[in-house]
Amino acid sequence: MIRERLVKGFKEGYVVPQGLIAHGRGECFDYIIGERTIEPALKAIEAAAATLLLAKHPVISVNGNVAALAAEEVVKLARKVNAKIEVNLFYRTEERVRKIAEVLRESGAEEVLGVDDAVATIPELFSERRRVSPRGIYVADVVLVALEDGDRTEALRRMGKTVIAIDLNPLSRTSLAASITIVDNVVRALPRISEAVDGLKTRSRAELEAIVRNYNNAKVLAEVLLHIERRLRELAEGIDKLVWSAGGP
Ligand code: PTJ
Repeated sequence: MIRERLVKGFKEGYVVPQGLIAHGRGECFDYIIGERTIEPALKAIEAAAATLLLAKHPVISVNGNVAALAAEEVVKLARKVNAKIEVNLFYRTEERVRKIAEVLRESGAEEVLGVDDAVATIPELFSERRRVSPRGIYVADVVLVALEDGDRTEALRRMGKTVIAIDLNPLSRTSLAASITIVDNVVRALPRISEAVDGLKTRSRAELEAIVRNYNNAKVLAEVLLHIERRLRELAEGIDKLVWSAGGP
């Protein structure tokens, strides 16, 4: 079903062919982690929720894949944390930007930035992703990105922003450069962040700040890699029960 949503987005012209390839890469990592939200991702989700609640100008950045997979969840989370929603594309065309904004509006978004107002530029970035809204990503203190490219994550960090990334590959440049990396499928991670926001919204600023202060992204990424190691070992040890056998040799 998830794959079909991307194919639909591709046929409608807002998911790029490269997005289908990126999704296949993601599926492979998802299979390896066990297609569920793992413990280290829950830690990152809690820190992400606290960070979003503390943010002054949070922005959720949306590309073709995110629009196809999770437009409604983006809108829901943006409402809960008072975040702006901005379309930001690696392979930017005005037609794609408009289509993605339309998908977001159909999912309930009242305002979508990055359409006619992508007039500011992120320094040192040369892809079309450098074009951002002066009311959105340009002035944001916290930016949530999913399926992001490494250059932009690094450039946003250099601008002093806190970057929350959702990426199934724990070793991608984005995962390594982000402030908080949620190694999970965007389809599972976004509703989980919303749930975590609900759970944390009555906490004091001091408590939220303590959650963020105690969070260590390198440690969480190491825990993801150790989870993968453990899971592969368990699969190897139980392989006899997994392989198909017709009873013969
Ligand atoms: O819509 P555009 O023009 O902005 O282009 C979007 C793509 C995805 C094509 C572009 O951002 C791109 O090429 O991304 P990358 O560099 O391929 O990075 C995508 C990362 O997201 C990879 O590390 C994948 O493993 C990961 N990924 C793929 N599917 C998912 C995912 N992470 C979370 N959830 C997924 N469903």
